[in-house]
Amino acid sequence: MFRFLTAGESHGRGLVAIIEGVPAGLALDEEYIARDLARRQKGYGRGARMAIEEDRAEIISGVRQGLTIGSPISLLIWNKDWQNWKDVMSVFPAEKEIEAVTRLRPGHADLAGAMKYNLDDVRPIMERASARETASRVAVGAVARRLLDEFDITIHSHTVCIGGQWAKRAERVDWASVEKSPVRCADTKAEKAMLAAIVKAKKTGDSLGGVFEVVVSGVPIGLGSHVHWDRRLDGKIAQAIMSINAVKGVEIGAGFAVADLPGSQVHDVIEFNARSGWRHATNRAGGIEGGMSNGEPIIVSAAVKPIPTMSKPLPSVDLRTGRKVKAHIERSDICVVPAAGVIGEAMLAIVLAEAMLEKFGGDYIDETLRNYRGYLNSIGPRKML
Ligand code: EPS
Repeated sequence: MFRFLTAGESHGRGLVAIIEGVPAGLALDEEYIARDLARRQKGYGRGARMAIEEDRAEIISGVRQGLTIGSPISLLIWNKDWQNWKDVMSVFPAEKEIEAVTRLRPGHADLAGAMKYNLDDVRPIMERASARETASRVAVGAVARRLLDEFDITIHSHTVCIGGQWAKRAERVDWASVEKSPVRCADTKAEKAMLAAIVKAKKTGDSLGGVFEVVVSGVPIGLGSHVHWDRRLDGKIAQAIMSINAVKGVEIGAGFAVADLPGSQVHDVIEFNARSGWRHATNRAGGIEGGMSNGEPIIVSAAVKPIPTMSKPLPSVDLRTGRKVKAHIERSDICVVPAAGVIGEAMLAIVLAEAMLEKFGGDYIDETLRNYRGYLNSIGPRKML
């Protein structure tokens, strides 16, 4: 079973993650994790904070001589910006007065968090609600990805829309071009329009959302289960993706579009041939039928709302006085959709690593691989086995 916890505030000393359940004998190093952390930090539209941080996860436990040993893996990412927040974020009571944040930001966790935790300062809420936490999730996701590598499962993501500027749907996405694009979009015309939209939002003190898509290839048939609601793979994926800060909608495969079409235009025709095994003629199901993977690529897209912190703030209310004010302004990003795609990859890697270990078990990686290969040998048409 693959499970994890994260801890850390945006401007605290650092971020911590503990992962349990990774089989022993898996090669893992800090460089591998650093690659995904760097990808998350890129993307046009990020604020000044990303120029301060240089995220790097130190492996504190669970790995010896380059191999996992089956014990919990702990990861530590220091916040460089903490140097500038030592008083505000001090663990000890401060000697001087610390300015409170009381002008509630619409769209943020400020109001609900302050009521729920009985606060007259929003700072404790905004520190943990911040998407800074996703750096730890991306580090955990990289460990999950390392496990999935062993089964030739690959995960990519790209931006399909920013601020209403949509990319053209391509039959095959050129992932190398995605990685080079400042908005993580391989359609150069759409990329230009997205960049222009971000520049305009910056000028007008606004922020922008969009849509990212994650594609997972190489997933075997039969992960998840139809037998109970909380074992359905699509349900787990939706929860994992929806848990990413600012995500307001999740689609699997054709998603909401299936509501408009008759069944004959939605369902994917099943095929079999001895060389490539079970296949579907199309993949509108996005790789999942009946709560289980069906062997096709898993395709998930998510709608990301615009960042709620804006340099031209919306009207709001002061938490302490109840008087009308302008919302709090704090250094922030303008658009995080490119980074959100990388976080989406991490969350899918985590869900799939968990599903693979649930199905194939194993205390050491060769045992997991043996179980996996045995299963692959058992999934032809029944009479051919
Ligand atoms: C965030 C606000 C900004 C972002 C931050 C998320 O941080 P700051 O308040 O320090 O300028 O940069 O994202 C990250 C730090 C990160 O690593 O992604 C927010 O309020 O959610």
